Amino acid sequence: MSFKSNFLWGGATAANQCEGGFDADGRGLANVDVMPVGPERLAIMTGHHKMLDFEENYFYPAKQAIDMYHEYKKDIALFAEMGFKVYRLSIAWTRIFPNGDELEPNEKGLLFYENLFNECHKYGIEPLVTITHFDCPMYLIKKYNGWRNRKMVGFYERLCRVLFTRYKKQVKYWLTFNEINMLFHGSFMSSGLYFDPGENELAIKYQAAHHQLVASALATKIGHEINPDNQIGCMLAGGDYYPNTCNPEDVWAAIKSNHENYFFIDVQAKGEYPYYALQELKNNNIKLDIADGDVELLKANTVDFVSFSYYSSRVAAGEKNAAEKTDGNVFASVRNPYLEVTEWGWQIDPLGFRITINQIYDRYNKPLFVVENGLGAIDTPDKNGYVADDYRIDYLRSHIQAMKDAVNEDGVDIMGYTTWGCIDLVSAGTGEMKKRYGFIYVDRDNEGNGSLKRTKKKSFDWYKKVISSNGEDL
Ligand code: BGP
Repeated sequence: MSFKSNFLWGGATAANQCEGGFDADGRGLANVDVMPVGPERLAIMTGHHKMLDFEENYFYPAKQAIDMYHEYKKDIALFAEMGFKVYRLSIAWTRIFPNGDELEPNEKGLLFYENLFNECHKYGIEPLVTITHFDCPMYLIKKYNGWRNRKMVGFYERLCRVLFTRYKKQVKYWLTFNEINMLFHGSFMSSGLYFDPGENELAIKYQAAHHQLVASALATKIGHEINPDNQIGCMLAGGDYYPNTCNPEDVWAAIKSNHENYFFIDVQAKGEYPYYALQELKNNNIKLDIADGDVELLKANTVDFVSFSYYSSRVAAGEKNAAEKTDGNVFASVRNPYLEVTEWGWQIDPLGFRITINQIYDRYNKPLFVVENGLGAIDTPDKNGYVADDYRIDYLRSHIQAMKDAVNEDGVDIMGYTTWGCIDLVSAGTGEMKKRYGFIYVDRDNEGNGSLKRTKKKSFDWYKKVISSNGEDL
């Protein structure tokens, strides 16, 4: 036996990438709804292009996505057929508070998730809920400047109170912010931040980060008060940095990159700002606005478990050591000559997964939850609509094996594993449908054509077997 008998196998999605129904039942618009596909996307994602006056005639695949808003019963039945024990999904903030600063929530939005959770429980599937998966109401961005403003902590707190109270009997696993460290890399996409030319971006990012860290600690506090059985976790865009060579300059660059990566989780899991971040603030003359009580709040409300996504390891080189960079990712990485890459240039590294798992466990010594892992690829259905995705099976098999080694050989405590995009959905990075991760093919193209029909891929039966054997039969 390797995985615990109650190991939580399943899959993960995010509201905005699968639900569609962008204006259904009173839903408001969020940052993640208004990022067009195309060459300008990167500048928008990183906050270097204002999307405040976005154009209605743009085509945004995420607005329709795979229409899970209406199809969720069928989709959950398919997840149940694969044997899912857990389904990770996120709440669209603007279904609950369409503008974000209302006093009363939108009942229709609340009801949607209540029904969805009931559907999960019908099959014995435990929901794992990401409170915000990159989304921030556009109204809050326009009116309050988003997470730059301390008021966001209060709006987020109100959202959390409503969710913890309403779903007290239905949900016990929660994540506060998806890939919270993405705030530093994809500032608009992850947190609705944008920058005017000449602004001190580092100072703005750190202040917004502080607000999110306080909001996360507050959510952890309230969540435990409302239901002491709640298990509340943080969520990191994981992937350890290797030094490009044993040149000490490269080793130092890797340490610095890992510091930046772990900064948020260091605060959420250990309860205080790490020394290197305090020094970086000092070195850059950044004075954070820290309110009375923040330090104590962070210290007293650390997370119950640490969750993370893993797609790839990363490589860092010292400034003087010119090195070829990879493309296709908002995280800078030097090209690793020992690794194959995906069609999007993401480096494939199962041993890096084991390394990352060990590093995180060593750093925090809390239970881990792998909440994203998978291969984004172009799938070509045959004439019957069937996708023989052996490449996806190979990727997942090698990564699950690495996770198994981390449990069996290294002694790491892992609670569960949810593959990313268990049903095809819109890519966060590119905004397209053609980058697919699912066990279930959805007939939908980049332009929004297609019947939305769901078809099981070859990996569907493979993953079913993995779950039924509790990871023994890969
Ligand atoms: C993570 C996000 C997901 C997801 C995934 C794959 O960063 O949490 O939302 O999309 O990456 O990325 P992409 O969709 O760009 O392939």
